Amino acid sequence: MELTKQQHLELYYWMQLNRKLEDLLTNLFRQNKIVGGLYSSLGQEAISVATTYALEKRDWIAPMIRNLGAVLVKGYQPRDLIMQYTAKAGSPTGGKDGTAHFGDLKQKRVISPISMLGDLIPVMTGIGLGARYLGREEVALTWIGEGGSSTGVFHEGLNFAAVRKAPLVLVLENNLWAYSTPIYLQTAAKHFADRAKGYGIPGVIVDGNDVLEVYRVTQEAVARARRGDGPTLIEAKTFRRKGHAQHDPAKYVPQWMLKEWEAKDPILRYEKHLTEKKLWTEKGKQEILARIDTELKQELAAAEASPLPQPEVAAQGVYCDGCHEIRAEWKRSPDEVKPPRNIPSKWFKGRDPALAVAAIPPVAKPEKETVMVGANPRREKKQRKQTKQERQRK
Ligand SMILES: Cc1ncc(C[n+]2csc(CCOP(=O)(O)OP(=O)(O)O)c2C)c(N)n1
Repeated sequence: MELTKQQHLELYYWMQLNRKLEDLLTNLFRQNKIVGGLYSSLGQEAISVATTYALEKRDWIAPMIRNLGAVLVKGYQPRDLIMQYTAKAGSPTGGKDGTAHFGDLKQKRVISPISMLGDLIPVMTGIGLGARYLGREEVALTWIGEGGSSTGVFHEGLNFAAVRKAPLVLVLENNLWAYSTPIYLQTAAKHFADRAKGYGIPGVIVDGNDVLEVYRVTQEAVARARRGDGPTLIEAKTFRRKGHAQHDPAKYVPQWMLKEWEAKDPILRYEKHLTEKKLWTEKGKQEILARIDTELKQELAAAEASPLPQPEVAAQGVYCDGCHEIRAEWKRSPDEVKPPRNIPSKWFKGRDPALAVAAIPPVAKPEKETVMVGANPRREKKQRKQTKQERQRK
């Protein structure tokens, strides 16, 4: 789908909001107002924003630490994030978590991040398959770093998703550093997307700093997942321009590398594109920036004025007290999810004959043959020559 002028500007708005909200949170961190860890997505905003923008409202996301832009696009307000990081009573977790472990299963369809890297892949596979069994064409999308892609659960999860043709889109943000581990110590392969071949699914490489390209490839992957054709692995090549988190000055990253990637900044690149394609005027740009500025001032004031949680709530909501009921309305047969007692012969129909056990010809038994023990080729040759001479003499 071609983006309208309005949509082009929306992408810009979300990327700038992502960046400016992170700047605001960084200031709060330095004022010691942030309770948990704070992670930066500086230079990676195009990925969070464009991949989520390619989804529909009914689709599901599970963000990771560098996907603040994704939750904004999915409907969280900046004040939700500010209150979350400052552990206010009105935050999505009611002040119980000071980082980004929050979600909303009912309205926004955001699955709370899981800190164990890779674990969101099987979870999101289950979310997608679950939706399918309820007769709904919904897509589940999650992100993983190139470091996280070295976990066992990455491979197990993606393989399972591929086999079951789960409506999953997996975005691998290759930002060249996993904490202090550089990419060349992470994989011997040229591209992380090449791993997709091992699961029989498409592996797509995209310039992660090109918001329009990220949007385009994600849209294709989402359409494929919705059609029921299975998952796609998208490798978005980018760069982590800050340390792992606020506490990490990232001295191990060479300065020339930082400079190189500053020049490829996704927001500056997109601004250039919007100007060249005459999709905005300088006045239009200033209006967007002023809007973000005003919004963030209001959101910060509201969040700062909001109360901290009361001590007694610490013990509430720890265990589920009827907050969610599991009662599925199956639209397809539950038998489909149960492992078969024996493999039905119809399973083989229309498949590659090599896969069908029945079609594999039995291995022919070798005929009896004389095996010469201790064979000597030179002696044999000599014997054959002698026999020939004898025959000629006769
Ligand atoms: C299974 C597991 N192992 C180790 C960690 C500790 N850990 C947290 S983030 C991180 C580095 C992640 O790097 P990457 O996946 O490349 O993401 P990036 O931080 O670069 O965005 C590690 C090792 C973890 N959370 N989970």
